[in-house]
Amino acid sequence: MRLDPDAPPAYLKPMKRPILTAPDPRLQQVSTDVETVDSAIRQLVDDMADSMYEAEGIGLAAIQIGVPKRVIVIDLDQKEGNKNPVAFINPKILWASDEMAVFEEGCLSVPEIWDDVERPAKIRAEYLDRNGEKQVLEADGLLATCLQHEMDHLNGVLFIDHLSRLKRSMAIKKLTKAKKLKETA
Ligand code: GNR
Ligand code: NI
Repeated sequence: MRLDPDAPPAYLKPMKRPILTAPDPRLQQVSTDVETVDSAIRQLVDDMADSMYEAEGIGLAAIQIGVPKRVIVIDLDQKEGNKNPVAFINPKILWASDEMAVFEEGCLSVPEIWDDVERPAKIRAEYLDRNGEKQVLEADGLLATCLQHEMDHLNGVLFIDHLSRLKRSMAIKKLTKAKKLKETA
C-alpha cells in the first residue's frame, strides 16, 4: 500500500548502501570467495538486508551494493515485523535437476523489466551461514530460482543475459535511456 501517490518508487529512495543498476560494469565483475566469516562480513550481510528491504526485493547479492564478495541475502516471505534474512556465503551448486522451471524474474539492478527465465527446477547447494558453519540445502520453487538468480550475480550474470539477444539489447537500451533521464533530472 502506497500512502503517498507521488512518492518515488522504492528503488529510487536514497539508501545507505544504494543498489547499482545496469548498465554498470561493476555488475559484470566475478565476485571472490569470503575467506573468513567475521564481524565485517556479518556487517555486510546486515547492510545488504537493509538495502534489500528498503528496495522491496526478495534477494540481494553483495555486488549489487558494489562489494565483489560471494555473499547473498534472501528473504522470500517478509512480513512487517517478521523479517528473517538468510545469508548464503560462498554458495556452490552441488546438483541441479534435469527438470526445468520457468519463472517471471525481475531484478533490483534491472529496474522495471520482467521476463520469463528457465532454470533447473531443483538444486542442492552448499554454503556458509552467517556463523561460518557449512550448510547444505535442497531448494525448489521460488527459492531455487532466487538462489540461482543471486548466484548468477556472483559470476557477473544478470537475468537479462538469459534472454534472446533481441530482448537483451532492447532491455539495455531501455536501461541506458532511464539512466540518462535520471542524470538530467
Ligand atoms: O526481488 C527480486 N525478485 C525476484 C523475482 C523473481 C526472480 C528473482 C528475483 S530476485 C529480485 C531481487 C534481486 O534483484 N536480486 O538479485
Ligand atoms: Ni538480481
